[in-house]
Amino acid sequence: MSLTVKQHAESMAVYLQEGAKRALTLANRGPVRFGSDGSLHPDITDAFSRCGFYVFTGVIEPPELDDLKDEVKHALERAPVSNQSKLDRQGRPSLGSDLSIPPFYLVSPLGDPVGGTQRNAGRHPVKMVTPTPETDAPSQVVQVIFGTLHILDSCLRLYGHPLLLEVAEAMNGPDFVPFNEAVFVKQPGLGAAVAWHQDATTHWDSPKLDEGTHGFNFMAQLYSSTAANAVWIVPGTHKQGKLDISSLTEASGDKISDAVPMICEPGDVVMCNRQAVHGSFANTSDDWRVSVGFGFHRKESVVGVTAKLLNGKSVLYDEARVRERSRMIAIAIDARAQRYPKEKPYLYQPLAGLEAQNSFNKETRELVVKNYNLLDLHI
Ligand SMILES: O=C(O)CCC(=O)C(=O)O
Repeated sequence: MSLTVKQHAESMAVYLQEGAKRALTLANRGPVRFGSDGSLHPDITDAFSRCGFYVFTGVIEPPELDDLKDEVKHALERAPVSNQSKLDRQGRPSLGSDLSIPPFYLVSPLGDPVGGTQRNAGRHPVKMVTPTPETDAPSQVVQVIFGTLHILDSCLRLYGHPLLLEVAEAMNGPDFVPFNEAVFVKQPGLGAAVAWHQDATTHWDSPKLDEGTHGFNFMAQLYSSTAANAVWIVPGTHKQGKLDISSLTEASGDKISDAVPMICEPGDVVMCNRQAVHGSFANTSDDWRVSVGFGFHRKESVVGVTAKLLNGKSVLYDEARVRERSRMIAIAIDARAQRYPKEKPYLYQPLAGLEAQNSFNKETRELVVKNYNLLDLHI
């Protein structure tokens, strides 16, 4: 029989407490810091390599944080009523209903839409516990907003954040390239689970596989990320190749014993290795979590690669596609400079000298930004 919200919260309490304690002993959090030679501080790269994630504290300041929160809240009000609908709850066209890839992904509250199914290339083999929502819960809730850069200008500006782009350069080289962008929403008492998985798909069997092959995601936190609503990760699994998640959950079900939550304050940004085993539980707590996600790869992991997408389609990432998709980095830098003119912008070397054609304006919004995510680079 399915647990009630209260029973689920109670059944998780000890696990959450112990996981949070373990998380805070990992020594993998602090501000973005660089060494005397300008490279990312070795304390950070070492801890990231050891754990598979790092929590950059205090990256997003309050005015920017408020912009992001307001825009995401507005977007949720303008979400369609179901995955099949193009109308919001008030009967208006939903936000982004004209886009090629529907931005909103709705699921049953406290559900786990992919765990234990063959969906997403079968990469979520084990279903998480799915408590029964309260009787007044909506039948569907937004779990993910995709393609954030063409519907949420605040996310576009965050994408151009100089400190984060410097980190991306330090991790993946100056010619780093994009992956995709998505906002994950965990409403209190409603947020669905994301079953344990490894994001990576393409290079597991490559003789050149190393811990950085499939890149990383930034997860910028707009609210506190607590043990109850956070993404959880099994430290070190990013260096162990493709793992059998069913066997990891054999001993204690979805409560994997050495996993830890990504504990964050609002404004913190997690850097998470895409090869690590991670997932999140149904949110039976009273707290929101909203993670603004955007990832980056090494160029060499992407160019010339034929990827089988999660929907089963195969696609070749040639140089032209990668370059065109990378324009979003340059456009984001300009969008940010327009809002924060006193900040020193990041220089994205692959497109240096092409600032005029990659400025953020009416024309590029329509011709480059709109539907940019048709060129996402999943690996
Ligand atoms: O935010 C979450 O709950 C899950 C995020 C995740 O699994 C991912 O970004 O791959």
